[in-house]
Amino acid sequence: MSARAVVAVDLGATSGRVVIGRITADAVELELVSRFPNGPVEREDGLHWDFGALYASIVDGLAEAVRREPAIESIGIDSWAVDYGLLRDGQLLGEPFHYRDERTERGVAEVHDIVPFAQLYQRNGLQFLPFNTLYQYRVDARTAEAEAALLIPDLVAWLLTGRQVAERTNASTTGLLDVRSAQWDLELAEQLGIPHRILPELVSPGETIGHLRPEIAARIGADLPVIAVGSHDTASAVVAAPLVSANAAYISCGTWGLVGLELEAPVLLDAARAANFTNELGVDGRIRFLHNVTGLWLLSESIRAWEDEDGSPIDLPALLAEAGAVESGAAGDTGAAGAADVTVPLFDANDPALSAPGDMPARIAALLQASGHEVPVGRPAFVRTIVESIAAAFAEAVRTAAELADRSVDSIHIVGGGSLNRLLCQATADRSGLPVLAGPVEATALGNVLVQARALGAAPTTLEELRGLVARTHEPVRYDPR
Ligand code: LRH
Repeated sequence: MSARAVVAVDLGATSGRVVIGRITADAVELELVSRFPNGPVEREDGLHWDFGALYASIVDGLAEAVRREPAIESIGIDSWAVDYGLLRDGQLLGEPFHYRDERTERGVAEVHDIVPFAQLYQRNGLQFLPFNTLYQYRVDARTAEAEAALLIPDLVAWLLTGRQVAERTNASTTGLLDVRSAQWDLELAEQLGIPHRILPELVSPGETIGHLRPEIAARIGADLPVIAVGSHDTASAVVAAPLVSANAAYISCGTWGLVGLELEAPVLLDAARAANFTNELGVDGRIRFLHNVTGLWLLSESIRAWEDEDGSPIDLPALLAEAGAVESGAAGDTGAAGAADVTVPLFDANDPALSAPGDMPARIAALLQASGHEVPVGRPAFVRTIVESIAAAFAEAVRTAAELADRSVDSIHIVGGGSLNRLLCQATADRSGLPVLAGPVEATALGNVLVQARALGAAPTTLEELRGLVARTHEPVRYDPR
């Protein structure tokens, strides 16, 4: 059977990519077309998206995709959550801020003064993250003059098609979507002084956002529709996590490790709030009940600091292999059971001191010292501490998710970049006592592609069938607990 083709734009933490997806009755395959930088840029007023350069790279990538694969039928866009651009008179009001900018602290205090966090949780179901969009809006004076606020994938879709929408999975990360009705909570927006007019019409994954504007179609070489996908990257990644049962947990592991379960309904218990578990909206109305664990960010920022120090690139696979050979550190293991023979010092991967860009090894060392641990000597031992600390946080989050949702979790799927990190996968299996099924590494792009393909009638209907297709073409690697 001949393949149907779509193109996914996936804007990740270090790079953006344009990827062709080809789908047949029994396969889904990806071809990378282009990769371009997408790190934050430091401006006078803080950290921003380099949005102009990014958009130019996206359009170039789409043109190249159509050149390579003239059968492409649609475009889907995803990115990380919470960030947005403001529009006025059909223009973008400045470069979007990057969520790792520390300007939102005042917004948090102001929002919680008006609506205490416990009440917010009942309304939007979100874990506390200081950069959730509603805190950003609160400190963004430009909202007063804006006509619309568009989350990044919607902003790109608007530039491509001219239509302003808010895709629901990503809208659920703003804090302004009612977790029960999946509609804007206009009363909450009102209470917080956020103008209703900036909240665009909501669309769900699978709906067509619009067709390319004529000048863009001419530039790209095809007149294509932009189809809404799970435009929150984590929503797309969960679509393509080949979960075998409702008792399988997932970890979408890139810069963040998003650890949780897919549920039919939100869990809004006080205990879920206290454990900082979120109820984000998934594709097909599912709930992504999960907790953000600081993931590979800890490793990538450490590598960045060491590369600056050395003035030369680091061979990460070699360093990870050395880290895997580290037997034990000086201090005792403060981690969970199941990792009896690994005694490295652990730190709290979720400590807020680790979230902004900076000298990560120094910050981690300071945390270890503050909790009475010796700092591992040498980079391999240091990396081992980072990986084991992430794995310990993953295992803990899986246990908490299971308890809160009353599920007996029997396996953990790790998808995304972290699925290639064998040390992390094995450590997660060891510390959770559960088998880890690793892969696919490209879950986000696959989820993006599959939701488009389904909307075009080129892929099966249910999420379970889509996952079956993923599992058949991208067989996971299994790590059993030791
Ligand atoms: C992962 C992610 C995550 C959000 C964070 C801002 O890329 O979208 O789900 O919490 O970025």
